[in-house]
Amino acid sequence: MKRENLQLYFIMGSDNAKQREPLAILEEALQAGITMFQFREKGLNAFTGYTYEKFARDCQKLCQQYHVPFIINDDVDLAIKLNANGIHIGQDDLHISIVREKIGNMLLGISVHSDAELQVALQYGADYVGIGPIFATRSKHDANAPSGTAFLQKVRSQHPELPIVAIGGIDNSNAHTVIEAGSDGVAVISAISESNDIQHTVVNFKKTFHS
Ligand code: TZP
Ligand code: MG
Repeated sequence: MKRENLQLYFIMGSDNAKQREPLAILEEALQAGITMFQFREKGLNAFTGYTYEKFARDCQKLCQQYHVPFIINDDVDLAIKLNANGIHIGQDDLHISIVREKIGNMLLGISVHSDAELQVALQYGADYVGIGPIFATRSKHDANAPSGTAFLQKVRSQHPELPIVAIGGIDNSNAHTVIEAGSDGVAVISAISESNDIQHTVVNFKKTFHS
């Protein structure tokens, strides 16, 4: 994969949209210039069944219009059914070896928090790794404690070419910290989904990569 695709990786499900229409948020984010999108439909009020799949397809259609990779969180079967560009898994999901076997060459991202998890990710050909939560987050109830940038820095120094994206509590004010620590980009939920001015937020993130 192109490491540039990880620069501004927006993640969203209907629960992250608060009072707004999620597809409207996604379209604004795409117009403004996000570089990758992850469909992450979770939480007590998450869509299920037909509505879930329809929502995923609508997000995918928008991403295709803007030529932005469409990644599905957790749900390998849906990723295959929709022929998504990729799948993102965590450590509590199906084992990476099984996922890789099921998806073939589709992009595979995995969250890693330790050297041991990183080695397994590399062994099974993860295309990129997510590292975090770097800062405190309100968007994942079962998140680990904030890790800061130490592990990120270490992984970058050991793997200069590995596509890495940092996640967790990242906003316009602290994005530069993770880029300086070696991340290829930032993965964000609330900074965009709860922004009152998505265009402005996205432009500010992008400045981080060009300064
Ligand atoms: N994984 C680690 S932190 C996190 C996920 C999915 C949530 C990130 O959301 P936010 O709002 O950008 O902190
Ligand atoms: Mg997961």
